[in-house]
Amino acid sequence: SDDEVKTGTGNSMYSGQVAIGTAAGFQLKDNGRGGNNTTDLNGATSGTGTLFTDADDVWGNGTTSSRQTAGVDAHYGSQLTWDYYKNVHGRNGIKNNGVGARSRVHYGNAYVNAFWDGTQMTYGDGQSNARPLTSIDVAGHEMTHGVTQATANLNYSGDAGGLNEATSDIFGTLVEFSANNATDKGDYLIGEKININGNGTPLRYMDKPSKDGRGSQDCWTTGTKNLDPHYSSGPLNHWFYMASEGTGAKTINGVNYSTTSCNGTTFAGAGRDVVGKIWYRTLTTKLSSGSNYAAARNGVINSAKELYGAGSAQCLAVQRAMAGINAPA
Ligand code: ASN
Ligand code: ZN
Ligand code: CA
Repeated sequence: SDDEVKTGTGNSMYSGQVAIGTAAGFQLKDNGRGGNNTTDLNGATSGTGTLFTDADDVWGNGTTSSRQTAGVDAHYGSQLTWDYYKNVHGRNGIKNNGVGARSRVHYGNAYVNAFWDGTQMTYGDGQSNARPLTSIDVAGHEMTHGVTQATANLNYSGDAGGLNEATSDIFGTLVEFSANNATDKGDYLIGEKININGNGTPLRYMDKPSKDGRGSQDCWTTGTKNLDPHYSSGPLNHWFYMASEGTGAKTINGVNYSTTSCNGTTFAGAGRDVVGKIWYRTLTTKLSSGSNYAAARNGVINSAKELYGAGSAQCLAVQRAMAGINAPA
């Protein structure tokens, strides 16, 4: 029937062979996750696209020679993000109403971006149409823009714009870690799979945002509010890394990180799962559209107190990391 739940086999570009939620027919529609569905724009830049269908429920071939492949990665990313919010935060979809969302792939020609437009996720095929922007962290980033819109509804300018962008990087990263996928292991880098710079470097670095060489800040300043949200996100990304992993050098899943606080302090982290819970509580109960970095600092301290108690190691870590990005009190 129409709402039947099937499990298909997806041959993805970035995550190897994965099990994906499909529907009878077969359709790239996941009735077990609110009807999350994935469509083919076939180069168009408007419209809802054509729902992917398949004869044997085995999708894609791991390369761009099958146009289903980008669909598999986008669908899998949406599935992982749905599961992350459900399993970790008890959130039932973007709007917490059990309703899934559409992902559109093959947007335009060699389009090197992905976006949330208020109702759906959209992915370009990347440089030379060879690296679709459908990696796990990017999918988690875009779907999280929907969650932010449905909760704090942070503006996309001023300090709030940076908090909005960093929220997408933080949860996109936590989705990537939660997937524990052998070919796309968790890291504190954004876009390391999509070769957006043409030389294998990622788009963003959470341990030291300024490493991107594009203008991302490591430390909050009074000028943060004037930056593009992808650069004013730097301080909160840096906060998330330090609050999770602490200051200093560390190797995680084979990737080397090194970070220093902006105020010279050194401290231990509370672990990314704890900090994810604290940031989720802050996003959903403390912040609103015009919130700035001072509100974020206050919000994480109060959220940590509510979750773990005043004076707890968890509370101390998020507090020290906020002081460690020079967030105003
Ligand atoms: N990929 C970008 C993002 O989600 C699109 C944009 O610039 N808004 O942040
Ligand atoms: Zn974004
Ligand atoms: Ca990543």
